[in-house]
Amino acid sequence: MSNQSLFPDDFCWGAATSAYQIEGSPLADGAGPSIWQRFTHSPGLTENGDTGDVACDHYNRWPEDIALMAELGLNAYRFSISWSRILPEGTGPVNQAGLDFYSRLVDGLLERGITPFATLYHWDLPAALDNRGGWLNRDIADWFADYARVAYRALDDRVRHWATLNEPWVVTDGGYLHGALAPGHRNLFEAPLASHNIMRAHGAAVHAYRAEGAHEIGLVVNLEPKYPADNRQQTRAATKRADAYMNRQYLDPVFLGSYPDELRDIFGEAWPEPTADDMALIKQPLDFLGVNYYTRSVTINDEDALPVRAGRVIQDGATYTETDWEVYAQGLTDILGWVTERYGAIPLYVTENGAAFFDPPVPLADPHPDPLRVDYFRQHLTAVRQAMSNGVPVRGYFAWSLLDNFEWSLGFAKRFGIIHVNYGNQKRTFKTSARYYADVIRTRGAVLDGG
Ligand code: IFM
Repeated sequence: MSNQSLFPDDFCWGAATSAYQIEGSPLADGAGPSIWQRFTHSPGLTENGDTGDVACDHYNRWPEDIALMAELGLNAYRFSISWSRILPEGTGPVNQAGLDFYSRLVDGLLERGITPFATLYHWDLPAALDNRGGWLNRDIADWFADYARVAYRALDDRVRHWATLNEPWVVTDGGYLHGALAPGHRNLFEAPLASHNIMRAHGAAVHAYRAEGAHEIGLVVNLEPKYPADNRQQTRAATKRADAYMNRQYLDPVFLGSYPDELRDIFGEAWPEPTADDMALIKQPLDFLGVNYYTRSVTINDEDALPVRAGRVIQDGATYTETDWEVYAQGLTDILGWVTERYGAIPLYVTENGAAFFDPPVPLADPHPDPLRVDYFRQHLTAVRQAMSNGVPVRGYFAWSLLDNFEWSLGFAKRFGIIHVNYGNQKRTFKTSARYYADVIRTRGAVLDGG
């Protein structure tokens, strides 16, 4: 594929969301609470005290949301399943009403010719399992595989693409090391343990799938290429540590069967030496890898930035999003190429890519103008095409996000949607980025070159 040529006919054009961020009604129809229910209902932990109690009310409005996807010409949709809707206690009795919700959603997508991509875990651990230690308890690998089996048995006849986890790095860095995300722990000794257990859980769920499911299963990671700010040895070492911590910590064990050596240096006595059995469990063959890409890091040595001892340099003249992420599309081409080079030609999906730029609570027009986001998508879709013309097997792209939604501890202030949501009345309005994306899809990328 040359840089100017069209995306293939069978390319997946999608948008992504996650359960807690859009569904609302978190306790409806017998669902159990998740750690995000608890976190958001603890004072002071989210901006403006925002919660996912209503969010985009997708739990009730999903038919309308599917109609919007169809209007844009999406042929794929990535959503996550809420574990505690299906198993209110995390283990034990199944809540059929919870399963039925996802079953109806999947049927609705298929009726519109939209391929469902289901993620089993997008950060909303059942609170009942957190009471039992959550990701710190080794038993969670079995709990997760049991939950996965329930989901496979109910939906695998119609869902052909499964992902075990979304962004294990964020789960453990945000949830167990820095505490900005649920369950809000700040503990150096817990973070690597939680990471190891979440990867064991991933392996157990893939292993279970091979016995239960007939289609494809993969993992979704957030990758951020790390570039050294200069050529000094200290800078290069810091860059390698940052890369090991964020990127290779999750991919090396899955594809190479070992953790990067730098992690022993980063975590010191907090590093839990894994057993050979654990490593074998994690290294299950995958059908695809999902890559979430938002930004890069230009890295320096910073001895105070524990535990990784690496910092990030702000780039003069660069554009930054509302979440302070540098817009750097070349990083997407680079990281996709790096994955293929390091781990082999596994099929890849860009499972999230997008940007928060300011949009007002009420849209300015229909479509609501969001030129910065249009430019972001233009640059990043061009970067995907470049990677493909370099020989990287990218099978699809999912914009983050279909809808403005609950951005975790940042609440509703940061809007990532290609569809504007007025949280006062739940009205959805396309942004110009949605219309632009629809044009990219319709022309298989020709409009990226102004065609
Ligand atoms: O909103 C999140 C999503 O839940 C996981 N990936 C990054 C997005 C933007 O921060």
